[in-house]
Amino acid sequence: MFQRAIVGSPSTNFAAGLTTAALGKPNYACALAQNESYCAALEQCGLALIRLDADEQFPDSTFVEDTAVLTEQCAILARPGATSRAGEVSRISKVLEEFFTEIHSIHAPGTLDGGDVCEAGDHFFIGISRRTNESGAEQLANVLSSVEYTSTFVDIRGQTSILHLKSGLAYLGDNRMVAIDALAHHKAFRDYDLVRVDAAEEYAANCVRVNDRVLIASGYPRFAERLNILGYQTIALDMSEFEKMDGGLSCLSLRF
Ligand code: CIR
Repeated sequence: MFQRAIVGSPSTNFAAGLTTAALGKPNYACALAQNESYCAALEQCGLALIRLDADEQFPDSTFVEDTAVLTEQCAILARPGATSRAGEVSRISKVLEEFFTEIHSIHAPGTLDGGDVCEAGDHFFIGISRRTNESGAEQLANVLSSVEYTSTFVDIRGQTSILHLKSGLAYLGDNRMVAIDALAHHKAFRDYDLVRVDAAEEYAANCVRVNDRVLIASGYPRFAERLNILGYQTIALDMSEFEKMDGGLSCLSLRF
């Protein structure tokens, strides 16, 4: 069960962040409203929110997930693969010091974005991507193994449609994994019950199980129906403005 989440409000220069999506410029007021709905949904799931003000120095800083990996045993500060995002880690570090006694860091030459790390119980899948390199992945695996967690690397450098591993993968608990087709065939996920996401609905794969509910992006009816048939209580959220900046539901919070 999660008790808390760190969230960061979008900055006024949010539209100046990194993106590969060709979906147009995000609307700031709309992003703020969508972020508020997201926060309300986390509260509905029982989480107490630690709200960070907008950080105008870093247009991508609303995507707090990329700055750290949180486990029950320790926190690991990430080292973002995009240089424009490197400075985002220090304010998260200060917040984490209040809650974690054991905090590790990824060091150069390693890079690691939290969005590349998918926790599945005591096992972690670590994506090697355009943002997370082998050194970063190995450093994280070593820290995780020091606190008795296991991990598997998943190389997604050949997958052009996803930025991070979790852009195409989500763990729902109970050995059930959501995966886009390109990942569903990977041997790493052979022993999971897979919930496949249709090619036309790929963005929906970035959903988040939060206690008794699953947050899903609105506008993906086949995926929503699949989860509902499996018995999940879903909360659908409009993510249009974050999608324009390559962000998804998991990116907007750090849950612990
Ligand atoms: C970036 O390119 O870094 C941001 N515009 C989006 C980050 C999304 N984060 C995530 O998937 N965990």
